[in-house]
Amino acid sequence: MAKKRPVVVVTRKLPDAIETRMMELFDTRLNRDDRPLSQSELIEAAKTADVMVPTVTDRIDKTVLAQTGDRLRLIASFGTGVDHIDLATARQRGITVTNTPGVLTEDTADMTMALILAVPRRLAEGERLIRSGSWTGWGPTSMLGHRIWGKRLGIIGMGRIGSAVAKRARGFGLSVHYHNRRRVHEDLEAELEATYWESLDQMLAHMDIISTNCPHTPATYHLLSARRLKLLQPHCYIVNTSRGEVIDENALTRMLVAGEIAGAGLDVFEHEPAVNPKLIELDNVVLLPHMGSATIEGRVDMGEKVIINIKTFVDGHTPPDRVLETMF
Ligand code: 8YV
Repeated sequence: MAKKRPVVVVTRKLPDAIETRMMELFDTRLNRDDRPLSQSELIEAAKTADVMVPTVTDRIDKTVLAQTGDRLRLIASFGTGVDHIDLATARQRGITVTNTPGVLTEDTADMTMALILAVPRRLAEGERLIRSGSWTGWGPTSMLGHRIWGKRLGIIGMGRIGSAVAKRARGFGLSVHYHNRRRVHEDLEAELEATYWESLDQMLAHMDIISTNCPHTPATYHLLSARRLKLLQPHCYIVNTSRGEVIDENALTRMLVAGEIAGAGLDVFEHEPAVNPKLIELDNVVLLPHMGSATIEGRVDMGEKVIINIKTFVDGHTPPDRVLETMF
């Protein structure tokens, strides 16, 4: 007798090739119009599923998990960050959680580098000038930004993405500094020519550009707090492609408005999709709609990982990208 196929609920529209393969392998319920599910719709979906495939836009919190019943066994998240899932409650309820690490590293590092270049060199401002029709031509002192080459970049979080940013940064003549929970292996440190700062506070006070590349966890919530942001030098730029919650967005906005730091490149926000309206008014800020890993290739690779995680799990094995609370 053929084995019953697991019910897999996918909360958002995924690339066609991934959805087709999922339909072939599992009893898959798709979200064709891609409208984010409300909390009650999420609960309803979770009650009927053996496997859920959520994304960063779904809050799989205690309330949702408390009402899932006994059916849900796997949350195969489409993405690397798992801060939208209550891992402790999932564990207590015997639900396995997986993510998609590795396949979005290079794309996210590219976007980080793009912001590191865009803000000091006033890329978005220049583009806006042309589109507004008010460009009157080249001038020796017009649109002057700041040089990247020779500056100090402080990376917060030297994991996969942080290291990929460091490699790119070396090519642009930046000297690489980093703060991490643990010092990385000396071989990697040597390869990246990176300087380790055990004290985040001290590193912040000495950098020209800061890039946040750590996950959002209880320990990194507002890691860049109002107090720490004040340690930055006024010519410093901040780039964030990790999670909005890592920076106190209100404090950052206040400092940008007051000219206490030079500028910011933000791909993520504390209350997405809401963006502090004061940020939108500023010229020295480049704002992107959480698109760090948004490449077609990356999304397909993420989908492949989701499929492999589900398939391995339903075949009775430990999925390759199982997430444990102890990892964070
Ligand atoms: C993803 C991300 O696009 O994977 C992550 O952690 O932040 C994004 O790049 C998103 O999470 C998909 O759910």
